[in-house]
Amino acid sequence: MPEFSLTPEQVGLRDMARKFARSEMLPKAAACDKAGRFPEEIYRKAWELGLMNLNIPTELGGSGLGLVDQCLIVEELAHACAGMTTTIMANCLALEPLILGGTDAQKTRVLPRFTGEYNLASFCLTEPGGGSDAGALKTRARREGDDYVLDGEKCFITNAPQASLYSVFATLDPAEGHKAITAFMVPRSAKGITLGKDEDKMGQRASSTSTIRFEGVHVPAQDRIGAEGEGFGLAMRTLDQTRTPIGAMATGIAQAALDYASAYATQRRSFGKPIAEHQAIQIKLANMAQDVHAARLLTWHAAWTIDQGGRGSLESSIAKCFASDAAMRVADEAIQIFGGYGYMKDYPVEKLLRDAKLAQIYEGSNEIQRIVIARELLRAQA
Ligand code: COS
Repeated sequence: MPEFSLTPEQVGLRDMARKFARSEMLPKAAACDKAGRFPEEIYRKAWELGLMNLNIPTELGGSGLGLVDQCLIVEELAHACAGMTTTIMANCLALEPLILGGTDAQKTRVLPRFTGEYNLASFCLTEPGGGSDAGALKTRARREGDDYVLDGEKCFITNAPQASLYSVFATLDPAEGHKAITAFMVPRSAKGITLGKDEDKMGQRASSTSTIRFEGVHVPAQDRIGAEGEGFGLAMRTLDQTRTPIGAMATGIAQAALDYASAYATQRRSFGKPIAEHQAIQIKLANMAQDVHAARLLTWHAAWTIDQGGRGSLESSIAKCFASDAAMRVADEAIQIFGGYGYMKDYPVEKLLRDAKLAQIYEGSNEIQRIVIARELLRAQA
């Protein structure tokens, strides 16, 4: 039987995240968005509270949370600011390949650096020449004695300017496609790393994003994650895990849009009564509520599937794709309910639309999610 009630521990986690989001993140969200400011003081507080590194096992000092628990937290954080949430969650993405494919010695050596002190990591897969076709990446890794030498460029890398460690996917031989892709941990201090400018983004402007170049960067073989050629599978398994919290993030944005629009509709008057009493507005709110509810349930289902040991490719792609499309629809309708005020930056809803847009693009565009969904369906038919 499906079970939708939360345990007392889950209610506690959700309430703690909500309190942090509303008291620390929300008051600074609009200003950080406007200035494109990276509010490190907030990220440090999130780390202190255990809201970062949610996927690091408890024995290595992390929160060791399952995906349902992670999603409860992420939805609350994103309700206040999706950009800040992207930065807070980027360690989970960057460190997941190590958690999935690293040796015990590597995990013990590396992960406590993130749980013992505030440190950021970045996931470096996407390249300027081809984002969606991850199997065709061009960054080269050459074996040279006890090292590998990396050359290439990655783009749209969250937290790259602030990170101390990069999970980098590179190919030993581009002619071999995904079969030659190998994953490495590369410290920021390695010689030959150059960062590009901090990108000036449409939304999620409290997170930082930049390109990163690797020129003759030596990486000791002990910092390779998994075997040679296992990198593509590791990247895909990582994304199966992390696309579900993107569904939660989109749900948080959508819930915020619905909350703002409902509150506004009860106060704003037209034709002699609150606009909430007009059926045109009620129909919009009802459609928005359906989207929010469906996004949350799909996200919880994907998280539950993976927590039960399932691969979750189908479910996480459905959750990420539906929830981010829903967040766009709901934020758009929230602006419509606010009318002209909704288009102004003095009100909170236009930011939600700009923030939601990224959820349709990153961690695999929604077109890629639909490819994954269709392939999984057709595989089940074969
Ligand atoms: N888990 C484990 N292995 C997986 C997998 C998964 N979820 N998905 C694919 N694989 C394996 C396949 O089984 C196949 O293995 P074999 O060679 O042993 O048969 C291999 O990986 C190649 O898979 P596939 O043929 O499906 O790869 P494609 O190149 O056709 O495409 C997509 C895969 C399009 C799904 C992939 O490139 C993708 O996800 N792209 C988007 C990248 C992305 O999300 N970027 C955002 C980065 S973070 S902002």
